[in-house]
Amino acid sequence: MIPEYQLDAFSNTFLSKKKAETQNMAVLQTAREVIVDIRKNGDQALHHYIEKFDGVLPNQLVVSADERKEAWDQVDDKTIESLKQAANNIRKFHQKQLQSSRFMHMDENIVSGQLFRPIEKVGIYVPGGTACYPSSVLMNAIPAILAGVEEVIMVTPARNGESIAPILSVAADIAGVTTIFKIGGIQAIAALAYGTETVPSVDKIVGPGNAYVAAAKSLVFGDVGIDMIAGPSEVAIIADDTAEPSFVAADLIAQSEHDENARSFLITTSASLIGKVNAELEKQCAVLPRQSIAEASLKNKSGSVQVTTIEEAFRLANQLAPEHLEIQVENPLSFLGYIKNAGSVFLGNYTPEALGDYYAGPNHVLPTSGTARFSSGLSVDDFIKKTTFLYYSDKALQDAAQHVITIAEEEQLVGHARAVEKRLKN
Ligand code: HSO
Ligand code: ZN
Repeated sequence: MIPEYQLDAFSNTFLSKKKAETQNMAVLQTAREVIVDIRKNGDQALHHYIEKFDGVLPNQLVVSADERKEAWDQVDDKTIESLKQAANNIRKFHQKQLQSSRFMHMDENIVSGQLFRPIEKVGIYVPGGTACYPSSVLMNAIPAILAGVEEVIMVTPARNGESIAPILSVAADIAGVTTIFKIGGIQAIAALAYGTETVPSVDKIVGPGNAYVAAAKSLVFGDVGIDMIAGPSEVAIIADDTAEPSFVAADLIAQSEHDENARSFLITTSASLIGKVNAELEKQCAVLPRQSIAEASLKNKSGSVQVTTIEEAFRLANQLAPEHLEIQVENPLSFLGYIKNAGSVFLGNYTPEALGDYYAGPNHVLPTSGTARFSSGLSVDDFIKKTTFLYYSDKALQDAAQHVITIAEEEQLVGHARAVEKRLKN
């Protein structure tokens, strides 16, 4: 079920750098037209595109306080309890990421440091189709709110033209989202980026979406911040002979059921594991509601490879720089030092990725497609700006002046040199 590769073939197939296919020209062209129109014509254009792309324009775009209250009656108590527990864990984990402004150099003559300030307004995009995930509401909103963002504005398309999925509204309440609009697609990104009569403009937009949303985000980037352009989700599992084949298979499937383009990798030092995992994949896929999606991902986008040493396994995993890395080997914690590139790591046979996707605390918005080589998962930092500051006394400037003037003259920027010379005492 999961194709097995020799080491070289595995590397050749999965390690090539390829930009996620958000750069589809037709999609970009559509996104550009919609954005230009909404930017120019505000609500009137926004309404037009909601009707055009979604079929129906809701009577009211904002989710009212009453609607938010009613949503709670439409979600069962057990689900609410689980979401609250998850939110608590996510909050606790992200709380530790908060840092205070810092003085980095201080005496009576020179004071310098960094001010940490939250972004004021953030937009969160939440898909409304089959990938309608309350967990993503928590993962995106909680770090923003902890960072101190004043207004967290969520957008998600209405189903059947009027209401959003109640569970998304409940998750938004639990996380502390300020306002929800029933808008999806390119038009939601355009409205958040430039504002309309009804939708306030924000400073940064985060959250996953389809190819149109990704294209729209890439186009408004610069006028507003964005989190990342996510590619298909992926997992790499490093396993030895102590791994449990049925667990390994279950985790590969959990990844692959996301999307036909999702990628699942198994890297093992065991001579017998791949065969056993394949037998398990066969069994477990047969009774999976999303069987055809998972099987397509496993067969066409995924791969397994046997390596001779655990060091080799980690070298390969670091080259893949997977979004999720599972380590199902003996003494898993002892391998933390081997990890260079990975979005989030799950250690041991009893830490499936699903635990982190929903509940444990670490964020599930993570770098994909090898971008973990240079970037990190969503955190409180994504909602903080770090502003440096500097104070020099008269005396400190006199002491530094000559060096500044020398470099300014070298750059032939006489005005710079004079700004210092003006203040010289002798
Ligand atoms: N594995 C996804 C997150 C997710 N899983 C949401 C289930 N729901 C990307 O990390
Ligand atoms: Zn998942």
